[in-house]
Amino acid sequence: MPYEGLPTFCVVQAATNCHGLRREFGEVQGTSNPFDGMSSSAPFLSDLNADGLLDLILSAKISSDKYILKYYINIGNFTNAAFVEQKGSNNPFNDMHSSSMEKPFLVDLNADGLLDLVAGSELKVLVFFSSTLN
Ligand SMILES: [Ca+2]
Ligand SMILES: [Ca+2]
Repeated sequence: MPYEGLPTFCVVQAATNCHGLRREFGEVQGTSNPFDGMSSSAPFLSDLNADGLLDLILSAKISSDKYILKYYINIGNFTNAAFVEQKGSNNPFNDMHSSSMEKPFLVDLNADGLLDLVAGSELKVLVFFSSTLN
C-alpha cells in the first residue's frame, strides 16, 4: 500500500471507485456556517493565540492597492467554531497596510516556535514577516 499509515480520502460526486476513506462535502449555510457574512479571497486558519483552536485571518482590500489583515479569534470549541473579530491593538496585524497582503499565510518558517507571516500580492512579490515576542 503506497499510502499505508497516512490518512487518505477522496471526493466524489457520484459513487465511483474510492480507495481510502470516502468523504463527501456538503455546504453549510446561514448561521450554522461559522463564516456566515464574512468575505475574502484569501481566508486561512491558524492557531494564532496558541489555545488549540484555529483562528481566522482574512485579507481585506481597503483601496485599489492596499490590503489589511483581519483577525478573528475562535471563541468556540473543538466541534463548533465561533469567530469574533479582534480590532485595534487586539489584532496583531493592525498596523500592516500593504499591497503585499493579498494572499497571506502563517508558517513557522525559521523553526523558532513562533508563526511567521508570508504574503503574496498582485505584483507576485512574496514578503516575509518574522514574528517576535514582546
Ligand atoms: Ca486559537
Ligand atoms: Ca518563526
